[in-house]
Amino acid sequence: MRKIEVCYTPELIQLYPLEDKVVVVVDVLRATSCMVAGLANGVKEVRPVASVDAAWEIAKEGYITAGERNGVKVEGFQIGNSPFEHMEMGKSNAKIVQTTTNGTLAIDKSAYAPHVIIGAMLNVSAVAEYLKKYDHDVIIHCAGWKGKYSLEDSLFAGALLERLKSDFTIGCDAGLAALTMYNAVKDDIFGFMKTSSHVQRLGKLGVIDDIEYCLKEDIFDIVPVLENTAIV
Ligand code: 3SL
Repeated sequence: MRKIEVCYTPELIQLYPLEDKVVVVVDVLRATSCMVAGLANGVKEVRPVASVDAAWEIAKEGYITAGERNGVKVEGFQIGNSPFEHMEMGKSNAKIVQTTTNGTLAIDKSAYAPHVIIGAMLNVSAVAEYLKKYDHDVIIHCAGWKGKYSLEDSLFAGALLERLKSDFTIGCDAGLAALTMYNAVKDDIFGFMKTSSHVQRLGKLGVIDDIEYCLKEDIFDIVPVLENTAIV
């Protein structure tokens, strides 16, 4: 049976050989949720970059600048890191260059895998169906927060494992822990998340609507894929 493992932070990704794997990158709050919501609503492509300087360079090619540092919109950028802003950009079929504290960094660190896809609670069942058809072992790469563990990305891992547990062997304790946690709290994910560090952090920035939205399961059925340097 194919194997699926969970890497809890980009700091740990070096421990997982990615050469022959499908990597699912997730940053529920909020980078990959923005990508899924934007692309599902008309955004043409997203160029994920790790640095603000790289984003400014790509912006010269007509891309909308998007992203944050420490949750706050980067000075001078057109939009920040709210899924609602990304959906709004879909109306004009914009091409977006996005840089965020953790999410785009996790994508950058996964980019040498042969196949990288983008997950969020918003598309978790679509990701599961996609992986069932794809004949490779899988790594779920959680973006975390500045190298540390985050609850929301582990919940996504658990939600995905719940949907895949008959098709894959869960190949690590990190996966078993994520699955157990998700099943324990799945009826009240928002309530469970209230005391988490990133919800507290974002709460101070007044973006509760973003948090509530990003924690919803299965709003979209798309699976964004990294093709060369763009997510489409
Ligand atoms: O770190 C990231 O990639 C962001 O998604 C963090 S925030 O939710 O915008 O603060």
